[in-house]
Formats: sequence, C-alpha cells, structure tokens
Amino acid sequence: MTAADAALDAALCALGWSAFFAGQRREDETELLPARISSVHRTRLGALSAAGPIEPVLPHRGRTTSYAIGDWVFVEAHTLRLIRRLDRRTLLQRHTEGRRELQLAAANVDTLFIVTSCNADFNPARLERYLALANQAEMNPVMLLTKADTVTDAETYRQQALVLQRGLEVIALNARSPDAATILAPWCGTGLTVAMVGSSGVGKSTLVNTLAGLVGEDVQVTGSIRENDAKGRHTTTSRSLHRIAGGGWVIDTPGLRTLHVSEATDGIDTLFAEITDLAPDCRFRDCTHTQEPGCAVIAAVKEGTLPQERLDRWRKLLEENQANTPVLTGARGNRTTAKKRY
Ligand SMILES: Nc1nc2c(ncn2[C@@H]2O[C@H](COP(=O)(O)OP(=O)(O)OP(=O)(O)O)[C@@H](O)[C@H]2O)c(=O)[nH]1
Ligand SMILES: [Mg+2]
Ligand SMILES: [Zn+2]
Repeated sequence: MTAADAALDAALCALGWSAFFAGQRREDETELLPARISSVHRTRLGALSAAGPIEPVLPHRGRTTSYAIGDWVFVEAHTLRLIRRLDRRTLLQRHTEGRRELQLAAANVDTLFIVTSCNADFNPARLERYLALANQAEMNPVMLLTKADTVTDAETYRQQALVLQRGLEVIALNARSPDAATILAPWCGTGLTVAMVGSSGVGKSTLVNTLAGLVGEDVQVTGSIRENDAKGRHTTTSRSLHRIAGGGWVIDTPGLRTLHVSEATDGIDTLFAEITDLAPDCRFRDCTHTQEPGCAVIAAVKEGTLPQERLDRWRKLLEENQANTPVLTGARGNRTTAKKRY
C-alpha cells in the first residue's frame, strides 16, 4: 500500500468504514469512491468522502427516501454519480403517522443512546419500546437519563431503568455539561457511530452539541419544554450526522410523538429475557402465562421475583407487535412471522 493509499484508508476508517464494507467491493468497482450519507433532503443527498463533503448525483429514478443517514454508497469519482448502496450492518426504522412505509432513520449505527429525562418523561413502557427496537436492529442500547442536575433523586430513576433489561448500561448526566462528553467517550471513539432517540425535549440536540463541541452557526437548535408535563416542542425536524470531538459520529433525530413496534419478536425476547427464560419451566409448551396451571411465569409473579406490571407490559408489547407484523406464507405453506430484512 502506498502512503497515499494508507492516508485514504485512515480517512475512510475515521468515517466508520470497516472490513464489512470493504468486503462488498467487487473487482469492477476499484475505481469507485466510498462515501457516507450525512444528510437526506427531499431531492438531494449530502455525503462525506475521504476527501471531504460531496453531493452524490442520484441514479435515474432514484429517490432520496431509499437512503438513511449513515449509509455507505459508492460514487463515480469524476461525475459523483451514485452507483449503489452497500449492505447495512444495522438499520433503525420508524413508523410515521399515516404512512404504511417504514421511514429509514439511521444506518450502520454501533450504539443507540436512548435518551429520557429525570422528570415526567420517564416512562418504563416507552423505554421498553425503544429497547425492543434497538435489540431488533442489533444496536447496542445505552440509556441516558438527562437533567440529573435538576433533581436530587437521579439515582432512583437510574435504579428503575437498570431493571428494564439485563445488563443494560444506564447513565444519569447533565447534557449541558462538558463532562457528558467525557462520560460518553467510551462509545464515541474514532469511526464509531451513535444515534440519539427519545421523546421531544429530553435533550438529544443538547447532547449532540456537547458531544460534537458545536458552537456558533453549526449548533443544533434546542428548545424549551413545558413546565407542567416536561413535554418538548419538537424543535428538531430532520436527521443529521455530526462529527464528535473524540473521533466518532453522532446522529440527531427528531423526537417521536408515538413509537410503534413491529417485526421485533427477537428484540422483545431479548428485552424480557427473564420471562423468556422461565417459559421452558411451564407445564404446557404453548403456555400463554395468563391462567394455565403449572405456569412458571405466574409462579414468579406470586413469589414476587417478577413484577406484575412488567408481565403486563410484556403482553401488551407482544400483542402490538403481532398486530403490526405481516404474516408471511412460508415455502411449504407454513405460517411464519416476518423476520427483519435489510
Ligand atoms: N438542566 C438541564 N437542562 C437540559 C438538559 N438536557 C437538555 N436540557 C434542556 O432541555 C431543553 C430541550 O432540549 P433539546 O436538546 O432541544 O431536546 P431534544 O431532545 O433535542 O428535543 P426535540 O428536538 O424537540 O426532539 C433545552 O432547554 C435544554 O437546554 C440537562 O441535562 N440539564
Ligand atoms: Mg432536538
Ligand atoms: Zn407459563
């Protein structure tokens, strides 16, 4: 490898390029430039190449809605014509109100920061939805509890969050303090990508500004919240990618009004592992854990090792997931639920 090639390679790795993407380059594609999508507008895309920002030219009949922030694409060096998108390592999708199609929120994300605040926004059922989504997308979830500086009982919130999923990392912080960047540095190293999700007003853009060290014109606009219920005002309206001072990348997203779960069966199993683990001990293999004799899950609730509310939320989420998940017909006419397809 020449010195110039090595420098190019280092620049790509800093953008999040890895063997997973390099392995997708075909022999006839050696001249093409890899670029990472950094903004998605109605009719145009923005991207970052090893040489700097570019505006890829969409293929004939190409639509910007087919691309997610964080996607890797190949473009032709001199024309900047977009040739193709590379397979994604991870993909975060969301349902938008009134549309059937899933919206592509962020691709190739390593860690999903699920953001909530130490106030009225804290809601276990909603946080579980985000966790199911992160698990399903195979992104490592980390829960951030902002506004810890405004309360005296941040630790109580942290304890409530810790029990939502086995092994979950939960961090209470002040999103406005530069300390937040130091605390979150382990997930934000060179080439790593994190995305922020959470309701409006929890401090996602505030965190992006702190992590990216954004100042002046580049700053992500933040908004105030209502005093009585801590609800935000939907200040951020589009997704964007920002470089973190420590070398990684952060994707800001607009706060969601509602969050629907679909095609997340595996993600829900991971989230409620303590229930999934008990099921083999039930007397009946198809036990629904509602009233069956010899049910290990009901026994755990009676013994006090599994909270009834947790079981109720599991059932509700599973029902919603089933209602939203299309049922496919398998090769031999077997009914199977749809698995995630990238
Ligand atoms: N005291 C304190 N205020 C915070 C903290 N995090 C955010 N805020 C304030 O909360 C308000 C909302 O923050 P934003 O960053 O705009 O929230 P957002 O999650 O981006 O909201 P949307 O863009 O509407 O989805 C702003 O006034 C922030 O200054 C924190 O940790 N401590
Ligand atoms: Mg915002
Ligand atoms: Zn059972």
